[in-house]
Amino acid sequence: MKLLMLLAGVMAVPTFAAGDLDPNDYVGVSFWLVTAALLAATVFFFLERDNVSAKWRTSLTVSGLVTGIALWHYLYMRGVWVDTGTSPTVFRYIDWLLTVPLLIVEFYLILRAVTDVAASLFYKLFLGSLVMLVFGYMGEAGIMAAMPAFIIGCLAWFYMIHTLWAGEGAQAKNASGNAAVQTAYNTMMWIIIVGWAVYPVGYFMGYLAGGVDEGALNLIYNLADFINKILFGIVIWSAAVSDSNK
Ligand SMILES: *C/C=C(C)/C=C/C=C(C)/C=C/C1=C(C)CCCC1(C)C
Repeated sequence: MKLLMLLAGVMAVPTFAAGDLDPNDYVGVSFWLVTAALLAATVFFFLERDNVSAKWRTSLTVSGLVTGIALWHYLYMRGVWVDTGTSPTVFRYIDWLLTVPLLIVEFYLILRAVTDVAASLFYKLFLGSLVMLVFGYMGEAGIMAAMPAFIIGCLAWFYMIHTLWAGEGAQAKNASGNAAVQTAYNTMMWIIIVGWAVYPVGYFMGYLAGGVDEGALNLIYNLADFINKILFGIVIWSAAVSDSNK
């Protein structure tokens, strides 16, 4: 039933340019691949909720929301790319504005499933992600000069990393004594350091280092989204399954 509702929702979505995908347009192909992978991941995370203990279900729901929201935007983004060959920047930022806070809040949720954790961790991560994105957007949209917007965005990103690496997040993780959560937490932390670095590097090359090939940039962003949304969710799912089975 849940699955049917999901599929019905996806099928009601307008599709673009289905006949126009040029087989040599590898960027367009990457948009289609990630769109399909996001659909599969969304179905997977929602169905897998039934296979984990109750305290893990919210984490899997949030993983499914992230890939579901991204799926919705990819349906449009790939249309913009296939039809116009330009970067779907506005759709990317709308997607980030919803999915990035949900992703970063997963750290709080996986800790909360196994230990006591202060609500302030939630607010710090949530606000940090909003500051990062709002300034990034202002820089890209020309509302603010690109360099100071970039610096503020990076500081907010470093703040989140610091909170997770050495601050409240790290303390709660160490105190939890739960091996499955600690492994997942550490892998997720590497994803938000290495996997997330792709976006500020892309911004830097595009706006501060004299321009970048839009095709290459979108290809890299699409690959990064695959890691940062789908793989990130799988890491959480894996911790949830191993903790539920013990
Ligand atoms: C699924 C989408 C994800 C995980 C997007 C993440 C985006 C970022 C980590 C963006 C970071 C930026 C900065 C650190 C500096 C300012 C420019 C941004 C917004 C590109």
